[in-house]
Amino acid sequence: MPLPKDTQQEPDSSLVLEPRRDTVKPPPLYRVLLLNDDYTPMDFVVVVLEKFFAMTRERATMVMLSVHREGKGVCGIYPKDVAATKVEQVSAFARLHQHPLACVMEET
Ligand code: TYC
Repeated sequence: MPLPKDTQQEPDSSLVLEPRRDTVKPPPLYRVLLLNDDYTPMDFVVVVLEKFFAMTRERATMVMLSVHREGKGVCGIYPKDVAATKVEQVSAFARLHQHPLACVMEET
């Protein structure tokens, strides 16, 4: 006579843990860019790069001049939430000082 169902010894396949076969992608990264304009003072852009992107005065000056000449330039590359916070902080700081400086992000 068979054992009652709940005492049988076969493994319940719905409870067997299989090794993961799906690959987990790293989170996407975003470039934060400054855009050139004709009105924001160069000194202000250098301060922005020092204050929000932890650049030295020398590096900030190089990046500012590159944006001035090329039209746009990368300030840093971050996960989405960090990039969005940088864009907000820079935009608020520029607005507070009444400069039209534009800061945007784009997926890498
Ligand atoms: N073009 C500006 C000027 O001549 C300087 C500037 C540089 C403005 C970089 C914005 O993202 C910028 N005063």
